[in-house]
Amino acid sequence: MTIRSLAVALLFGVAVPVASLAQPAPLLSLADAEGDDDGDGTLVYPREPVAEPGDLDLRSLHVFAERGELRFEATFGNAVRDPAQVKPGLLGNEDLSLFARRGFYAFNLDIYLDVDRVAGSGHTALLPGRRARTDPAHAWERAIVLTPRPELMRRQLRDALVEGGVPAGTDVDATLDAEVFFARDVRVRGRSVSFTVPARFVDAKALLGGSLIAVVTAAKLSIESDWLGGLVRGGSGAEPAIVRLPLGVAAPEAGRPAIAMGYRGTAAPTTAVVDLLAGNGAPQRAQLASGVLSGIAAPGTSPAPGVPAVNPWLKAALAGAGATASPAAAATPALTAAPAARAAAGSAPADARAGASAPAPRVRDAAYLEEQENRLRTLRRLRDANLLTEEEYQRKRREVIDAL
Ligand SMILES: [Ca+2]
Ligand SMILES: [Ca+2]
Repeated sequence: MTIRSLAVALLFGVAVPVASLAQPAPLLSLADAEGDDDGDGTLVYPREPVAEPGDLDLRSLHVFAERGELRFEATFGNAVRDPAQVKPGLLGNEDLSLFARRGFYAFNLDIYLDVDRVAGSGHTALLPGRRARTDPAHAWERAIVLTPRPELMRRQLRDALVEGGVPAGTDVDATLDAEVFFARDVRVRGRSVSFTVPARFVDAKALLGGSLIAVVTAAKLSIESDWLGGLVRGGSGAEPAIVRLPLGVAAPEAGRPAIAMGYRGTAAPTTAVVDLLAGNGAPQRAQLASGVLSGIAAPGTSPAPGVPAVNPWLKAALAGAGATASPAAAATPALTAAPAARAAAGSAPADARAGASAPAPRVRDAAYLEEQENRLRTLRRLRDANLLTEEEYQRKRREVIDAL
């Protein structure tokens, strides 16, 4: 470990794990508590052994500079579960090894970087499905997502953004790829997962001068069906796609479900976060109870110069995703998107979303019809990409048309 990395670790105010002798010295070493993979304190692991306590317990995050890239290494409480080892039939017809080709399936790890360190500048909504926001002092410019099916998740995010409308002249792919990176170069070894991030997305200077939020969520184990279900349910006039999109996250369910994370008590947890990388003085449970997360920053370091502001369209679109549909969260004013952001994202008012009763039927106006048209287009795209069979496509298409 170099003096510099030690200094950075000490500045960050967290414990420094002993570096493995085989590893080069990390640029950044952050440790997280053991046994806190219960979110706000209420989460319980599923009944079936698809995931067990410790599996989603983030213990450390190291970042190494390698060949002009950054390599992130996350270490968990237990050995990372191999999709090939899951008992056949436990998860229905899904072939886990097919979708989790990168050697893990049970979790997502997101890293949000506030690079410019300017309060209020950047995204405050975390990505869809996480149900959390950042403190405005840690609004992010770059998000790195480690997820078992990165290609599909990127496509889902892109589709949901497009469905919400794109301003003329906006290059959706370039805008998305400048601010959100889905890791594809992934390696699993023992308790650790490592992945590389190109310097053009974020470099060492930006990382060390910024503030960082890392969250672990449970991964959805059957993805297409959930998303398509939401797609079709949306036809009765619910929230925009970006708000409904789980983006690979399985939100905790009441009680102790067979293969999903559950929760104790009657109130649903505010966020879907299972473990938060929390520095000293910023306890995980309090942050997750409020749904407003703070980053870890090294005091005294300078933010990287010349960080461009985030794309305003993407910011408005994602703002809808940071508000949650759960009653517990909707009761917290801080979690509700500002009216302007809601209008920009085209979502329903928070109180309508949060109600226990079914949402009021939508007026069949021009906007509604356009939304259905977009939905049909999305279905066709999924079929063309072989994510839907012809039979599934025809059935879903008929459902949308029948609801008109
Ligand atoms: Ca932990
Ligand atoms: Ca933690």
